[in-house]
Amino acid sequence: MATERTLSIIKPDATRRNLTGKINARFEEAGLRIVAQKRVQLTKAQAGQFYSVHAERSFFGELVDFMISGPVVVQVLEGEGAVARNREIMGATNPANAAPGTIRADFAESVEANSVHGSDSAENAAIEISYFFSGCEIVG
Ligand code: RTP
Ligand code: MG
Repeated sequence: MATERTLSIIKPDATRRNLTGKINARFEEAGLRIVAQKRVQLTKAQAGQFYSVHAERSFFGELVDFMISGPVVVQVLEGEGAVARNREIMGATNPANAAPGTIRADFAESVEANSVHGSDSAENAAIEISYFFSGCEIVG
């Protein structure tokens, strides 16, 4: 499998509980390298654009409000099959369905406040990484 990059976001429920280091340890223990990282407070417009694929979903307004409820840590993870590997260690969207030992099983509060985001395809990863980072901010 090729070396890939994926976009990860540590969501406001996790930054509020000071879990950034514990979540980052999960990535590193799984062989993913954090090759870019910054802590930002998203605006409503930025969060809405990032999640625009969900604009028609019933939960869109609540999702945007949640994503701007506190700081997030946006990061680029690099490694073998990073997109799928990250989705594996994140666990299912709803923590009630997430496999034991996954980030969401261990840390998420609810289906919405589920601690992390991860790109769902290599194509979306490229789009999402370029949304937050310029080339010179990513150091592999
Ligand atoms: P993400 O995009 O954040 O990595 O999560 P995902 O792929 O596992 O889930 P997705 O279907 O893309 O949904 C995006 C985020 O919206 C919130 N959500 N709320 N209230 C609900 O039923 C509901 N469903 C989804 C979650 O924060 C989810 O991660
Ligand atoms: Mg998604």
